Amino acid sequence: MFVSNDGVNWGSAVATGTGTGPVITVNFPTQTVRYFKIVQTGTSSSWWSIREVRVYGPTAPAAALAGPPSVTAGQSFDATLSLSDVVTSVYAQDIQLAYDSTLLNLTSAESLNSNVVVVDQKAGAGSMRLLTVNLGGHDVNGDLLRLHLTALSPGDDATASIAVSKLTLADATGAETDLDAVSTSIGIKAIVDLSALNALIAQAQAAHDAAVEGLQIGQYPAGTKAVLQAAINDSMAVAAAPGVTKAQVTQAISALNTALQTFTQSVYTRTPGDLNADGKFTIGDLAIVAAAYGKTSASPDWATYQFADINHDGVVDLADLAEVAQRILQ
Ligand SMILES: [Ca+2]
Ligand SMILES: [Ca+2]
Repeated sequence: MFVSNDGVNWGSAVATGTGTGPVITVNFPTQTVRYFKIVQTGTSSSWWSIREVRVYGPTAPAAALAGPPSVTAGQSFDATLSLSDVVTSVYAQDIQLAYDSTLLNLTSAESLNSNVVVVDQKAGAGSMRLLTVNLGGHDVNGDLLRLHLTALSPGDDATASIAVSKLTLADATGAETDLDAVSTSIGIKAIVDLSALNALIAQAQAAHDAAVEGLQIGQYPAGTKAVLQAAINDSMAVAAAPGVTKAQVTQAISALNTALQTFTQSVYTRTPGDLNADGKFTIGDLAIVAAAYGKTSASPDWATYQFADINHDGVVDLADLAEVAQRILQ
C-alpha cells in the first residue's frame, strides 16, 4: 500500500503484507493524502482482481476494563485494563481509576506489558492514579494493567463499580490523546450466615418431635405435625442449597417462624368437644357448636367461636357437629 499527495511521488510503502483470505484488512497510521495505490507483489497462473476497496478513517483508541461478574464479600480478585485501536506510538500514559471505596479496596496495580513501566502512583479514597512510560514506544494494545482488588463485606448483596475515569496517552512529540472513560460492574455477594436458620430448624424439629397428636389437652390436632414437618423440610432445603442468598435465608426464617407459631397455637388447651368445660360430653357441647355453625376464620368474631372448630380446619360446620355428637354417644 502506497499513498501520495500528487499521484507521482509515492515514497515507500505505508503497509505491506500477504493476503490470507477473500477479505484483507490493511492497517496503517493515519495519513493525509490524495491518492493511494495497491501494488500486487504475488503471482498466480490464474486471473486475479480487486473487486471492492473500502477506505475507513482512524478508529478511536479505547480502553476496556474486565473483571469477574461476581465475587463474595472478603474475596480478593483481579480486574484487567486493556487498550485497543491505539495506532500512534505511545510513550507515556496517565491512568486515573475510580471505584466505590465502600465496597472495594484497590490494593495495587501491575503492568502486564513488558515495555510499560509504572513510574509512580498515588492512591486516594476510591481512586488511584498511575503514571506509566512505554520505553521504545512499542505497541500498547492488549492487556495493560492488572488491578488487585478486594471486595469488602456489605450487609447485603451489592453491585460495585470500578472505572477508568481518565486515561491520557502521549506520543513522542508530547501530543496527548484522552480516551473515553469506561467502567465495569462487579456483583458482591454478602456472606450468608445460616446459624439463625439452623437454630430455628432445630427448635421447630424439637417442637415437632415432642408433640403428640390426639384429642387430649396438650395434644395437637391430627395432621398438624405433618404440616410443620413439611415447613421444616423446606427450610432445610434452603439451608443446604449451594449459592443460597441472604434474602432466601431471611425468607426461609420468616416462613418457618410462621409455621412454628401456627403449630404451637393449635395445641388443645381444653378437651376438644367439651366446649362448656364441665368434664362431660353432653348435648350442651353440641349446642355450642350449633350456635357457632357457619363461622369461619374469615369471620370478624372468629376469636370468639374458634374453639368450636373442633378439627381445626378454619370453619365450624357439619364435621365439627359430627365430632361432638360422636363423643356424646361414645
Ligand atoms: Ca361438656
Ligand atoms: Ca371445623
